[in-house]
Amino acid sequence: MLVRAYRDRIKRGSAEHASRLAHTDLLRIYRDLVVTRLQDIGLKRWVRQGVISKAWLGVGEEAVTVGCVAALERAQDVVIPMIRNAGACHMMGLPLEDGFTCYLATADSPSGGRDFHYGDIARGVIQPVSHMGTSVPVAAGAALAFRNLGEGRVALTWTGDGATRTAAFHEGMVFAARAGVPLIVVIQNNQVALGTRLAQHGAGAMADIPAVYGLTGLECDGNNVIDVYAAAATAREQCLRGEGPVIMVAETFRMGGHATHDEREARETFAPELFEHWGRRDPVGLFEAYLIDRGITVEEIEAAEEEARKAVDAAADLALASRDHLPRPESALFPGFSEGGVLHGLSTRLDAVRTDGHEHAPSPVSGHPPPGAGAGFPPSD
Ligand SMILES: Cc1ncc(C[n+]2csc(CCOP(=O)(O)OP(=O)(O)O)c2C)c(N)n1
Ligand SMILES: [Mg+2]
Repeated sequence: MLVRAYRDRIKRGSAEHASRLAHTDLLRIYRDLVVTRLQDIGLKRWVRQGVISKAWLGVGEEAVTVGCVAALERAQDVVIPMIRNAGACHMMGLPLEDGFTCYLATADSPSGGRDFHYGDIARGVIQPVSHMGTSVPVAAGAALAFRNLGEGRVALTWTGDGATRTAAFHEGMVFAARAGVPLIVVIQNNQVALGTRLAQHGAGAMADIPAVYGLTGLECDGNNVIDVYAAAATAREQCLRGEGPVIMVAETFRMGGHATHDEREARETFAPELFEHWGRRDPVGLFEAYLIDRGITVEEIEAAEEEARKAVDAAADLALASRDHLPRPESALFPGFSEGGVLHGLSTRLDAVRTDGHEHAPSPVSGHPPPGAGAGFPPSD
């Protein structure tokens, strides 16, 4: 019944885009979903074992991230992931261990131990700012640059339902819509912001938000990875035709707490039936049923799962071993990611895009500032 509804949704809305995906693409999407899920399970295990004190997880919401990134031109476009979009980082080409070392604050973690928000601009992932809503004006700025330079690239960011209530979101959207930049903003409506349910934190429907900015929105089933993929692919095409920004509204549900510390309270935030309903709509399980429908064998599915499991286990082990490399105190004085007006890594990426446009740009010093580089950190670009 559920699987039929899932399949019908693809047939009705996303059939054309879905048919463009070959078996290898579908298996890659499945592997990315599983890697994203296992990364969160690994972090949760670390919390239970006392390796870290808490983790922010996106279990049950993976399709919103994976479907979007799968629709991008990964060597060219840029993303700003939020805390529940960690899957975007490995999909854009960041090492999987970054998702673990960022929590350990080791010297070889992406920010050299200074912040667990992570990214690598050389791979098209702009490190998020923790203040909700701020990724919208930042991504709008990147999109403005793409448009002004005449580059066929888009910027994509996700924002929670709660973050849509911020001034930063509003300012960013007003600007992006007015300037008509190639920006995709994905409202990841997981029905809750910290302990505040959607109905408590604002009036009106999420689906009405695009019209506020004079935009036509795209709605998708956030637990149906193909539906998300089709919406993001459509949004990208619209952006590249110069039709301005797109707001996608992806409906999903937060299955856990805001982070691991409030999982019990989170269970009391909604009626148990809602967890049951969304639990049956798990994005990994539903997509697995779809793959079987598309003629992919159980053996192929199991091989993709095994590949994902090995990659995540190896990344977690590597990260644990890196605990020997603690940052030197002076590294707290890093000049930051920008020096002399140049963002570290950005020009490398631009060069790579201009020369071939298809390979992942090599990351300077494996994508991270050299450990302990201190105030003398030389600009890499
Ligand atoms: C401007 C601002 N206010 C408050 C916070 C604290 N805070 C962090 S996450 C969060 C809730 C976010 O909810 P939502 O945007 O729906 O994203 P979700 O956590 O559900 O993915 C809040 C209030 C913040 N980071 N920034
Ligand atoms: Mg939310």
